[in-house]
Amino acid sequence: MTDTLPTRAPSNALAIDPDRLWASLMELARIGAYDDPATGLVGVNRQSLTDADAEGRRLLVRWMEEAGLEVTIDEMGTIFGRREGLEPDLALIMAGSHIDSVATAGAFDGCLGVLGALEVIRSLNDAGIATRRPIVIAAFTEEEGVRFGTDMLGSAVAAGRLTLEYAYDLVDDAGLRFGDELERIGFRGDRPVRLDPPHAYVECHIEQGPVLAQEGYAVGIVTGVQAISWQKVTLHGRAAHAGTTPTELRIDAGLAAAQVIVHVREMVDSGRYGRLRATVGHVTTSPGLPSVVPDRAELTVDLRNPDDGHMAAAEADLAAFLDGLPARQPGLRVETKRMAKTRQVPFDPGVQDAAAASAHDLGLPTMRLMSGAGHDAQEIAAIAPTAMIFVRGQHDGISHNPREYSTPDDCAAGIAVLGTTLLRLAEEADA
Ligand code: HGY
Ligand code: MN
Ligand code: MN
Repeated sequence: MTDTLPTRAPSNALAIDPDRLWASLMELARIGAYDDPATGLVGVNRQSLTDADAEGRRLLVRWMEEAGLEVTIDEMGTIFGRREGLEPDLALIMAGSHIDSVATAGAFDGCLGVLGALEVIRSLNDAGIATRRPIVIAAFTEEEGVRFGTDMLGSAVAAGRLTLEYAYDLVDDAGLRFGDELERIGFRGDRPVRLDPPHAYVECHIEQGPVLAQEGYAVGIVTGVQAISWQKVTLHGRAAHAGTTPTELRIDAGLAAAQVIVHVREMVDSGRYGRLRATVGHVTTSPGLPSVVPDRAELTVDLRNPDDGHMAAAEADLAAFLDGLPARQPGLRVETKRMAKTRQVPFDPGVQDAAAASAHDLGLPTMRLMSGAGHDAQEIAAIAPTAMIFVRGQHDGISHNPREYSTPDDCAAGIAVLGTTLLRLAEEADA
């Protein structure tokens, strides 16, 4: 759906500095940079609470302080930068995202939202603009969830969906505990983690999909986020000699893992679960030797669906399939562990319209679309009016891949809309 709001002359449009924004994105992307063999490009691996993440965090804190922000760090390590308003007691406007990355990232996922909000602050400073309400930038910890196994972790604790104790006790593949790693990198702050509800929250993020590019828009207004289900499945078989063990005597965990992978794709292809997407992103077998039948397989199953009913039906299908596996190989044992689960989250129509009106102020046409990816905004939406602004991606919007790319112009357009929206919301009176 394209927006039909009246196009207005650039009235309160905020001018930002596209070159400064781009330079900040590229500088942060150098932290955790690596030569990606699969693409031949330079990727980013800055997983949460690693030394690279700590270096990126220190750079962000320095930039925030240089922009005159009051920097605080909460008990989850989330970094806040506050620009005071003319009326400090009014509920603040928050703009955030994340700077942790997956292992095969580009320069934009999350970083555009945090460094874009910083660019807005820098531009307000340059223009000498004061706002009624305080404006706060947030860089939430462990949004990706790829190291400690639960995505949107920092924002979920801030909004009260998950507890600090749950987060602190999560461990990574090496058995390192979240709380200890946070302490080790020096970002276990003392700001109480539960967030006072902001007046509004706006997040700018790359779309990470092909829709805006296909429809010909640089910027989109996000209507909500689809449901997410993450499970870890462990299959216990029996190690045996690859040469001497007849098929009928095998309990082959590797075979069972392959059956799960095929089944989740069959669930998608069946059409029974609407716009289900299913991904087995992690698969390991052990002992992982050519002459030994695998006695153990571990895999993760990531399900996404814009409809909660279809998601529940798909999860029930998967559960029934897993329950049926031992009948195919007597002696096989199946273990499942819930890693993450969030419902479909609609965004606030008023904040969506404020972002759409801001785009119109800037002469930018926009369309409304659902987010395929999870974002911190979906957690903050539980406690405050929230919406997102998407920026078009190149190369079919590929993301979680070093080919991830949005042009300097499109990034600048998205952040100009973010800035104009924040200005608009910061002047709003209390209802
Ligand atoms: O998993 C997601 O959708 C997000 O990248 N954390
Ligand atoms: Mn992201
Ligand atoms: Mn991501």
